[in-house]
Amino acid sequence: MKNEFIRKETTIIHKGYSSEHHHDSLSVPLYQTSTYTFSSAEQGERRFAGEESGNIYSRLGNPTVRILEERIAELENGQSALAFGSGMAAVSAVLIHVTKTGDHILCSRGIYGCTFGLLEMMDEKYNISHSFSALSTEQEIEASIRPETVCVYIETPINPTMELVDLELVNKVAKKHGLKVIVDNTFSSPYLQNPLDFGADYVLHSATKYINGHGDVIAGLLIGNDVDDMMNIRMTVQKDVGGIISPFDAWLIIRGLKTLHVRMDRHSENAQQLVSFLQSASVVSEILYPFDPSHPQYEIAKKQMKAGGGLISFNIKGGKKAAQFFMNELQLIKIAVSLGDAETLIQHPATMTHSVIPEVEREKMGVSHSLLRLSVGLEHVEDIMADLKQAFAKVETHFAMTK
Ligand code: LCS
Repeated sequence: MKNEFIRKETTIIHKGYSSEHHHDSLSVPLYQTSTYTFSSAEQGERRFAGEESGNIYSRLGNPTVRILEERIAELENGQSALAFGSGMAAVSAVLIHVTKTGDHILCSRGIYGCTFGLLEMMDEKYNISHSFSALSTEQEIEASIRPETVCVYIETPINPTMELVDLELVNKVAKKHGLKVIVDNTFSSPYLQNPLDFGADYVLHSATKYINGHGDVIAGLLIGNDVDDMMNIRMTVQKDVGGIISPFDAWLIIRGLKTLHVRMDRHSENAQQLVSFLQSASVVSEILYPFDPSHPQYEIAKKQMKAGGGLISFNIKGGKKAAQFFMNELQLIKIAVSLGDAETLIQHPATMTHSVIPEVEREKMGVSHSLLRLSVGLEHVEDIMADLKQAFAKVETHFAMTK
């Protein structure tokens, strides 16, 4: 059953690699090269003309990168994948590919701050507009579609509000109108959620997060089912805009990816326990976690996600002052904006990841100054809990909050 693995846990470790083609090396080799030699001028001509397969130049393809791409395509139940130098390079590549001047992009109610920035730039420079919608019912989606709409761009769960978008519903309505559906699956990773299974056309990831998982790489991935269309993105947008991944970063991700399933299970278990703990914290006014039965979209979560993942957002009483005071009192938990690492991280979206979004828009997305986002790491859950507990106690005392 060489390279025909069915279960994700096995794909994560083996897909796309046979040691006999690589000097019997168990570990995937790092092809740290910018270019490749041709045996003759005629061979070079044939490769450029597409008459002979083979390597040319690493902006067009690299053997280490290709193994990562094959592995990730399989993990997302797709046919083809492209690796990029950042999550934003993957976001921009797919949006450049599906839009032209005059088009409109329909977005989920919230999106990552830099994606918002990119959409604003596309609007200003190229007259490609966008709008936001909760996309929660068929009527609401229908009402948000304009004659010039070409695609629906979704995050689910949404960064940082943990609001969900019903993938089955959106794909059904979008297909009726011939719209492409693009899903940013960064928060779930391909182990917990596979949007292509619900009919999405493209799935993308900031591989910086759970996929690499070790806080040492910035990278992005784009996955699709239409092999010719994906090849078109590779040979136009990716080749000519140039946002490729370095072979070394691809190699690090292949290494990090090997434990994705083990990490995601532990991230989810730790988060689930912390949600129970947060429910007992009097300083917390609201907890946002998809697999918490009190989450208003819990039924959607169960339908499209295998587990809740490692991100919990919560609102703290006392607004920005209390939020920042609380963060500064944490000892084990680090103040940092990434997510999906072994270390537990906390950030304040209104002044950090989503600060580029004007306040009115940001508030509409549900990102207020009392919102904190916790990326639950892989430490012992009781150590994380103890750190939160001591910092909550200090907030209570400092702000004279009564229980
Ligand atoms: N999509 C989502 C949902 C993200 O959260 C991010 C980065 C990106 C795309 C872009 O990926 P990058 O280019 O950074 O690899 N999110 C970040 C965050 O929440 N904190 O720091 C970065």
